[in-house]
Amino acid sequence: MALREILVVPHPVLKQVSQPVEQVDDELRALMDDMLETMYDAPGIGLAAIQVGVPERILVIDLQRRITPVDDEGNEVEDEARDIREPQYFVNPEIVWESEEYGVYNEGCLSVPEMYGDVERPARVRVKWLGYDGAAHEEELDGLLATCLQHEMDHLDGILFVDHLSKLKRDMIMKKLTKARKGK
Ligand code: GNR
Ligand code: NI
Repeated sequence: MALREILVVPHPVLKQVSQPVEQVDDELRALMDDMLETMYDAPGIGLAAIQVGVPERILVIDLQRRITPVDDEGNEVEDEARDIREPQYFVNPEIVWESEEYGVYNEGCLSVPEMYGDVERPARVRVKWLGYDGAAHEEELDGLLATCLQHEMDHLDGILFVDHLSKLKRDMIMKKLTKARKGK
């Protein structure tokens, strides 16, 4: 496994539309392993292949619950806190249904470092995809998983969360990023 470089705006590759995967094989699994390692290292809760420069319809997600045990008195034992990893792999994901109800989440993106903005998306989506072993899945997702999946699927079509914001907010974020980069 290896860490890969995460592309950052305004890298033109981030605007590319990714192509469907033809076959889930060992080479693809090696890429998904690298993507997961890169995502954990960042750290982030999702990563699309295009963010590491590969224009294929692949994404990985791990919402990583943090478990903090409690002692006899019910106090949290922070020293023993552990992150439970639950990696999820989505190849060729397709949204087949979305709820009329929307939800708002203050999103961030590893390709738009340290910037955040409220994005409205359908609260629930029904999704079809192929898993790590190539098997077909279909499930209705909600909560942060639904938000994250839609954020990642946008990447596959060259769309970033800032594209959902007003032009004013988007321009402000891009200007801040340019400034931050010059300061380095
Ligand atoms: O780490 C990430 N957090 C996040 C928070 C809210 C909505 C979406 C995300 S995904 C992001 C990682 C990333 O940029 N994936 O493309
Ligand atoms: Ni992102």
